[in-house]
This record gives sequence, C-alpha cells and structure tokens, in this order.
Amino acid sequence: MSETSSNEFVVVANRLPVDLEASPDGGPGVWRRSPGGLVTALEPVLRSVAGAWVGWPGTPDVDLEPFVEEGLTLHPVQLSEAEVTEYYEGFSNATLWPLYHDAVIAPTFDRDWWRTYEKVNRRFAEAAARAAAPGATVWVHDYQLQLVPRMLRDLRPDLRIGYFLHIPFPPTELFLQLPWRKEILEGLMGADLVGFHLPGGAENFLYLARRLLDLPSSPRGTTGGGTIDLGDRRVRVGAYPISIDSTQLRDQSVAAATKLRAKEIRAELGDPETILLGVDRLDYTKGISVRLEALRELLVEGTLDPEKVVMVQLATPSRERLSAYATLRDDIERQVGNINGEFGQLGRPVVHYLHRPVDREELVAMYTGADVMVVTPFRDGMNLVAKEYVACHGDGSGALVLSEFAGAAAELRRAHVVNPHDLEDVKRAVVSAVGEERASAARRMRSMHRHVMTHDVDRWANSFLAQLTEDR
Ligand code: ADQ
Repeated sequence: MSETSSNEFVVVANRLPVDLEASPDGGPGVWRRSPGGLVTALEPVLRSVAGAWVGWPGTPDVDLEPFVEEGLTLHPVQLSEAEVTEYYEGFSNATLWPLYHDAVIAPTFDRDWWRTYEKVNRRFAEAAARAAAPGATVWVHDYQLQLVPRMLRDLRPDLRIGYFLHIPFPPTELFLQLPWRKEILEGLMGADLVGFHLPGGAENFLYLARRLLDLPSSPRGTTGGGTIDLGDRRVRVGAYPISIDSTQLRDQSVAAATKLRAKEIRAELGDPETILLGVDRLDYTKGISVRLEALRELLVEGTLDPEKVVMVQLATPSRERLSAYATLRDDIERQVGNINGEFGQLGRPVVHYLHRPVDREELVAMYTGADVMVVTPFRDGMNLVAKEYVACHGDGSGALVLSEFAGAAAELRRAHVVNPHDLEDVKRAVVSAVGEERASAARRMRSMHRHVMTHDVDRWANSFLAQLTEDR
C-alpha cells in the first residue's frame, strides 16, 4: 500500500473543500473555499479528526498529487473537460438533480452521460481505496457518487462504508423513471449505512429495495429507518437531518463587529423599517422567483410600502454553463429590474441583488440585521440557510418564512411555513412575518433557536458515524 493510505477516516465527495481557480496568466492557480452546503457542514467535522478528503478540485484537466492543507490530506481526482460535461453537468446536474427534486424541470436521460457517470464513480472509488488505511471508515457523499459504495466495497471489503445523500431522495414513482434505477440502488447498497435527511427518504429507499431488488427489509422504530438483509451482511438505512456549526454562528452574530456591520448595512439600505433577505445558490429549486413575485404583488396592492421595505437577495452563481441556470438568471434579473423600475427611487432600489458569493462575516451581519428571512424552495434536502439565520437570532429578533418542501421545515416548525406553489400563501406568510406582534414573534424565534443550538452539525456527524461504526 502507498504512503498515503494511512488515513483512518476518509471523506469522498464530488468537490474538495477547496477549489483550484486557474490563474489568467497561466501561472499556478489559487485555492479557494468551494461553494455550497456540503463543505459548510463537513469541514469543521473533518478538521477535528485530521482525516483525508477525496474530491475533484473544481477545474478540469489538472493532475495533482495528494497534499496536506491545514491538517487535512486532500486527494484530488482528475476530471477531463468532457467528463465535467457528461458526469457533472450532465448526469449529476441535468438528470439526477432535477429528478430527485420532484422533476421541477424535466430530467434528461442520456446513455453516454450514464457511462461517463459510471467511469468517473469508478475513479473516485479507486482514489478512496488508495487513501484509506486497512479497516478505515469511509464516508461517501451525495448524488454524484451513488455507485461508489459498491465499487469501493468490491475493491476494499475491509472498509466500513457510509453514504449520505444531501438532496431529497425522490418519491418512488419518480425514481422508477430512471433507466439505471437498479444500478443506482445496488451502488448505494454497497454501504453499511445509507443516510438521508428525512425519514421519508429512508422509507422510499427501503420500499425500492424490496420492490426492485426483491430484498427483504425490516423497518425499525418510527423514524423511517430500517435494515436490508443481503444474506452475507446487512445495510442499515436511517434519517440524519444535517445541521450547521450553530455555536460558531451564534457567537459571531453577537460579536460587536457583527452588530456594528449589521447597523451599517441597514443605513446603507436607507434605514428601511423592514429588511427582507434571501440567500441561495442561483438554482431553480430554490424558488427565488416566487418570493420576488410575492413581493411585487404586495407592492402593487399597496400591502407593503416601497418606502419602508427593502429586499436583499444574494444569489451565488451556480452551474452557469447549464442552459436551465442561464435562463433562470435572466428571468430573475428581469424580475428584479421590473420591481426596481416600478417601485424604486433614485439611489434607492427596493430589491438589492448580488450575483456573487459574499464573505462569511458579511453574510452573518446580513443574517443578524435582516428582519425577515425568506426561504421558499420548491424542494430542498435540508436548507442550511434557514438554520444559519435562526442561529443568528438568539435574542428572539427576526422572523423566518420557510417552504414546507425544505427538509428544515420538519424541525423549524414555528416558522411561517408556506407552500411555494401557492403564491397567495407566500404573500400571506410574508405579511404575517413582517407584521407579527413582537412578543409572539420572539417566542417563535427563541424556540427554533433552541432547537438549532442543540441539533448542530457535530450531532449530525456523530450520530451518523456512531451508527456506522456500531457493529464493529
Ligand atoms: P445547497 O443546495 O448548496 O446544499 P444550502 O443547504 O442552503 O443549499 O447551503 C448553502 C450554503 O451556501 C449555506 O451555508 C450558505 O450560507 C452558503 N451560501 C449560499 N449563498 C451564499 C452567498 N451568496 N454568499 C455566501 N454564502 C452563501 C445542499 C442541499 C441542501 C442541504 C445541503 C447540506 O441542496 O438541501 O441542506 O446540501 O446537506
């Protein structure tokens, strides 16, 4: 075994926690933290155990040796330009992503993409097999790598393998549309433990194992979990709702510098009575257009006053080469333009829209200062943004409008819960969040804050890993 195969704990994910950005002058690239919820959730856990991380560095055609970054061994997996197109943009983000998000847009089924998905999954499995010490624990993440558990088990039967899906596992009727449904199920079944955010995902998976693969499974408890009997071994299935580093965010939100910056932001926005905030990757599942339309109608009807209300919408660029994402960006920017054209004043737009990532400090100041956080996805595995906002409001200030189709709604029950397909419902929730009497709003927020503080990312990771290693 090579020198690098000394890691007792290995994470395998599509992306490394840092991205290599090519330098325009052809010189050595620059490493930057990669976007998205997975990195946010896992980074603190992994740093604390000095493990290894296998993933793609975010730039095609770079061949890099494993290296150590702040105590973490990173094992870059190389992808060619064509593999990025077919495995990542194609099968992962134009087949699985829309299918698993209730087919919000139609998924594309393409045989070449599937073959590339298989090939790339094999490469990740081989990299993980090289990185892991004998008998190590390997934790595979997300929809891009559903074949890795089986491939890795074939290469390294000595390993303990966990798999966690960060997006929803779809209703069974939708999953059954997938031409490679059996291969995906068998791929996942290579793990000792398969985890989902919600009990519903676990239940759907258990049902499909019975129906498609004829495998006996037994439900256990009331949380949708259970086991699947493969004859020579068992696969455990369960729900593990992901969370955030709540303490870190809470502490940051009460720091003097954050409070000061939150005040400055309010002043920069023209000292409005109410700041509404949206924070998302620019993705069609996130329902950004719905909340903008709700705002526009409330302004047209005169229910909200453009002199008093401002909305800040942060939209991190995402998957920009896919046409559905380019179209979405155009649509949202047109909506923002319409609202500002109709209701803004010189130097005072109603919607402040930033199409770029924002520094963590600035983001926390925005969370802390915003009066109403509006989270309206059509479907979302969890949605960490909702939990981040709640963690920043331990003083009971603020209000959360939250889609019932975000996984977070199962825990944050005291939010103003909405059906994002029902525009009137979204409008009603925004109005009630803006106008709710202070004491009642504070009771809601404090109750959600207590939950988020006690159910943090460590608890998520520890409960998954405790279950994974229980039978050793
Ligand atoms: P995402 O779809 O990326 O995650 P989410 O859970 O909300 O969605 O996480 C986004 C993360 O990016 C948050 O930590 C947020 O703070 C950060 N972020 C978003 N916009 C930003 C901006 N403009 N500037 C800076 N930071 C920004 C996927 C699933 C989710 C699931 C997570 C974790 O789709 O449902 O909750 O993985 O499992």
